[in-house]
Amino acid sequence: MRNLAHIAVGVIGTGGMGGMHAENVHSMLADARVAAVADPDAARSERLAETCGNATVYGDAEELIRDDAVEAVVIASPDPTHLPLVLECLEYEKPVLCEKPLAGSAGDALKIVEAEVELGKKLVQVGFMRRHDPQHVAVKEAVASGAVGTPVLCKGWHRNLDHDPRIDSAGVVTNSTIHDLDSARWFLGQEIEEVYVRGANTSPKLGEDVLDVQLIQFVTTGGRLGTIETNLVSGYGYEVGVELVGELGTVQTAPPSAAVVRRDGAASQRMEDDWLKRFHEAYVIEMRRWVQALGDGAPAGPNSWDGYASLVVADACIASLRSGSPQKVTKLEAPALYASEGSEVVR
Ligand code: ISE
Repeated sequence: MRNLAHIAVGVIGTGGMGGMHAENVHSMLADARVAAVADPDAARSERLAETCGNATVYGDAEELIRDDAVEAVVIASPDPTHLPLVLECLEYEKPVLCEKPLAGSAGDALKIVEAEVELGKKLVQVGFMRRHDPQHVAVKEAVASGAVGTPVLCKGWHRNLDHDPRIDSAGVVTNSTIHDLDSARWFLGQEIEEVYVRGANTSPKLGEDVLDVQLIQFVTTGGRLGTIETNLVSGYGYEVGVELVGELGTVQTAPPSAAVVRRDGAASQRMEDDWLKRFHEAYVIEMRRWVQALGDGAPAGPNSWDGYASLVVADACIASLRSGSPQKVTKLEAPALYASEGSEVVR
């Protein structure tokens, strides 16, 4: 890939995620600009294009990818569109930052891995933004420094205030828990090899059969243990955290920095209500680093192998939810292209 000095970015999907990425490129980065946006919703994309310096507007995402003026692509359209759009970017050898999940299943993600191996270079970064979140990075660094000794247990919690009702129990795993699966691999530096998942329906408005609270127990290849709680409708706010229990102590993500107000016999602290606010800083850092890495020649953050590896575990979680029994996770060996992938700290 040639070095890109001032990158012309095309953003596919102009909803909450795509809009936020476009605005970050436009207002926070000196070495990139929004060259084009694409979305079937013309009014929404025209509004965004105007905010971002009159970018070209496409109704069809593939036209944006084919546009010679677009040097790198951000995919923030609905989950089922990720696979064909990433493959199209690879066809045109354009670097791409794709929101999670990389595809709908591990089998589909493997098609992306194979296409990159065929090209002989990594062009894809996956939007696992927690790897750039200062609170998560601080935990990763504490573990790496030996502060709590060898980690033996990773406990994650992921609570949404509310969720788009167009979701089923499998979607809870691929759309929401997928972040926690990536985090667990990243924090422990090991692969998950067995999962056991149970769920409960607490919010009939999502559908009577949607298991909107799910609890995962897992074991890694090196015998480390973990739990992940995903809750789609917490009723109180958006909260994500992780605690690593080591042989010498524990390390946990710091609580939000909002002021504590004491009044009327109660102490309270405002919470964020969604991930765009909670992870605002992480998204800016993610975009800045992606653009910098492209300027240096190639993307450096979580790659398609990470996207594939998280989906292999997600598929096993879905199988466990359906069968009610533990499931082994079977993953291929990483091709040489991804040899150093997985556990590095990405700031
Ligand atoms: C959403 O798509 C995200 O990526 C958020 O980080 C996650 O917390 C939420 O559950 C997903 O729906």
